[in-house]
Amino acid sequence: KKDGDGQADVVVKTRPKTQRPPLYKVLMLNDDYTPMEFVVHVLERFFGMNHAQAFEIMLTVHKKGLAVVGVFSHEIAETKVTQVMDFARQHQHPLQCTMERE
Ligand code: TYC
Repeated sequence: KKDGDGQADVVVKTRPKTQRPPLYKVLMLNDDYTPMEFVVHVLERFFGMNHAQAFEIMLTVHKKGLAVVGVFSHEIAETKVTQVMDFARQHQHPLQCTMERE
């Protein structure tokens, strides 16, 4: 069918955008003083890892300087960071945990 303007018709498909909440990476940072076993315990306790997973991630942080230990909504990520920082301070370890937008 002609539309009468002599131009080719262009059909543009619209795709409904599904809104997803932004996600945040929780990062564990290496330091020289926090005992390895303490970090393993933190990863088990606050990130639901089994011992083997926790040990592996702890070693990655130790060797590379940092690692992502989980990805969460803003609220959950903030809670994890606070829990880890409070727990580390209670035990007088300098362990640092932060979050960043994915
Ligand atoms: N580097 C620490 C040590 O040798 C161990 C450690 C691992 C500390 C991971 C922090 O996030 C960390 N005792």
